[in-house]
Amino acid sequence: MQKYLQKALTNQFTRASIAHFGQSLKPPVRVAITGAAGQIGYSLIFRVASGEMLGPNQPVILHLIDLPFAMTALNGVAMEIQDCAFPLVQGIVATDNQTVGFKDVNYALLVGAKPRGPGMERGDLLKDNGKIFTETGKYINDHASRDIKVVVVGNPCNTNCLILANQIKDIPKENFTAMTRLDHNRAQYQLADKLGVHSSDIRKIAIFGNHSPTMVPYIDQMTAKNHKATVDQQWVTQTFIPSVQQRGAEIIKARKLSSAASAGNAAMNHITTWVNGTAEGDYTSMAIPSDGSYGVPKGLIFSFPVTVKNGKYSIVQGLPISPFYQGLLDKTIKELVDERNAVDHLLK
Ligand code: NAX
Repeated sequence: MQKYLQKALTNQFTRASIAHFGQSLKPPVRVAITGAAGQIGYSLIFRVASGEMLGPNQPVILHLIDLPFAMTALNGVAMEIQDCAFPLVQGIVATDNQTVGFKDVNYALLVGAKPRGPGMERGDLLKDNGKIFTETGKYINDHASRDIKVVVVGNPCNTNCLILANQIKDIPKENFTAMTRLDHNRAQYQLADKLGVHSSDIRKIAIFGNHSPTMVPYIDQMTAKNHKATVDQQWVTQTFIPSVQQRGAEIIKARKLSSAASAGNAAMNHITTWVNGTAEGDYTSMAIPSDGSYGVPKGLIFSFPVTVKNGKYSIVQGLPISPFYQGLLDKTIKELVDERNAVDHLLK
């Protein structure tokens, strides 16, 4: 069934895309999305399929991966992709088999993870997800394209990424990242709202640290409409930082479901920026392997301000860190060190 589905779609969409885009198409790339039957998956897949993530000249073969129990729902998603007749989709692999799922994949958005259940300790969550990401790391190492770019979305995403990258033998460690772009985008909106400008007018802000309530939204170099912009410190400490840190919980309270469309959007933004680069004079936030910058222990997957050029990111160096921010950084570093210690047995 899966083979048939892939073949039928390949024929259908190859013809459609050539007719639609003429000669300008690049060779197709393979994009894997895990947790593809889940709610973030449902908001993300169709936008990737439409070309929003990699551009209108980049055909994609979608590798949709989920657990065995979710295959019926996943086939429903695959049918909906067929029914969109997306010109850029040149194949769909819908599978619970990670060998097939990660075969020759160029981009992986790892959304699938075990959610925190009632009464579950953070340590248990780390342990359960540790198993998942150890296994996925092995499959990526053995089957994915050597140029794969990975973003881990499933929580706890920084430490899941650390565990995953530990399984990788001959793909550069820099290709394994985790997502703090949603936190970055949330901060951008809060600041724009406060300053009475559009989100896109806010530049030079970043998230440092863990994707958790200890994250550090850094705004000391912020510009609005290309001018240095400041907001009062009391608002920063009492309203801004808590509202960015707790935005996920606020959305759950309002929607009775966790953020999905904004999370899918941020995952796409993460990859698009990684491929196309940051705007001149601006930076973004990516959780990446620490090289020791800003006193962050080497190897931790830590969110930094980064610029991106030609598919490579670099940490923005030399940002002034006030005693206030240093205190916050110390807390998020400690949390990530504690998480690393809790999964130490998986990092041998
Ligand atoms: P859902 O429960 O709707 O979907 C998760 C899907 O993942 C399910 O279909 C499940 O079967 C699948 N899955 C679980 N283990 C898997 C595995 N080993 N391989 C393949 N698929 C697997 O959750 P959803 O709302 O989509 O959230 C997914 C993850 O994103 C959660 O871990 C969540 O905490 C995390 N988030 C991360 C964010 C970030 O900024 N980094 C923000 C949004 C979101 O909370």
